[in-house]
Amino acid sequence: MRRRTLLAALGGGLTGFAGCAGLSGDGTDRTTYGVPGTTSTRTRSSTQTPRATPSTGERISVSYVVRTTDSPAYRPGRVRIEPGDSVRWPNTGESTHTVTARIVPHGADYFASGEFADEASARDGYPEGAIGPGDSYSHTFEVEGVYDYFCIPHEDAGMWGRIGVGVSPKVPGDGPSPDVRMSDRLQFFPESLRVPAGTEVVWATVGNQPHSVTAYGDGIPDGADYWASGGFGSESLAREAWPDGAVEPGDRFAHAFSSPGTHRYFCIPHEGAGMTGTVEVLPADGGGTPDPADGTTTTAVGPGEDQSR
Ligand SMILES: [Cu+2]
Repeated sequence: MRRRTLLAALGGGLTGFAGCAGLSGDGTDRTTYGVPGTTSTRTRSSTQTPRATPSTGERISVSYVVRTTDSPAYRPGRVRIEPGDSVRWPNTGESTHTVTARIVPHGADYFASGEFADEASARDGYPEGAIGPGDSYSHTFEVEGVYDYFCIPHEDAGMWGRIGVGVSPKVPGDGPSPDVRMSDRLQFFPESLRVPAGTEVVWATVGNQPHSVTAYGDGIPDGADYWASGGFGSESLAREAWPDGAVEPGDRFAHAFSSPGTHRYFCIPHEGAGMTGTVEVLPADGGGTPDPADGTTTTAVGPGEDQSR
């Protein structure tokens, strides 16, 4: 098994692998190699992004492994890859999971186990698309950007993951964040969120139109700092400045909420279409329900890296 030899070599050092990959005529599959996501890769080298560049200078696509486990979790929860690389999600547990994209960059293909066209179809179709024990799902990522995905049956348990293609999967913010999607349906989804104080919420434009995330000046708790995409100091300033402050397709806006209470906000160009939302911020001192996303441990970044808690 020549391929396994190469895989093993990857765990210990990438230079030899790159050299091998550049050879031709030996009959091996040299377009895609795996980085095992199992115990053997818990080495220093596994924290580095493979530089699978053969001597010709042409980059070889790399296949990464993210295990779906019964924790429930994706391990690793965040992976950085390069355009053209693929990710394989083997189910190493005993329950079924899905890999269902939630946010993909502008211009990128939607992806989901079961090959659904969008998230709604994937949800409706479940349990079609489930990855059973021993099965796996793979996807090749061509478009640069940040991809968020989750497991349909374990969404409430905080099972989600993030792939950074050509960019860090740690942006924005440095922890798991509830996300609000802004699509061409001219809605914030979800329209309302409840989060404990201190939570950073991330809005992402997933359609073709820019939006704004703009707090109503009289819609935030007394004493709370005004907030809006673009960083404006007041609602009127944000309105006047538009399209400054737009969250363009593929971009994100993040705001960390510290003041408990209800924050009401809207999208400047689509307010008339009813594009409004609320974030209810609960006291941090155990007064609220923690967001399920806080239960995940997804800190380190690296292909095949084991992220046992
Ligand atoms: Cu909008």
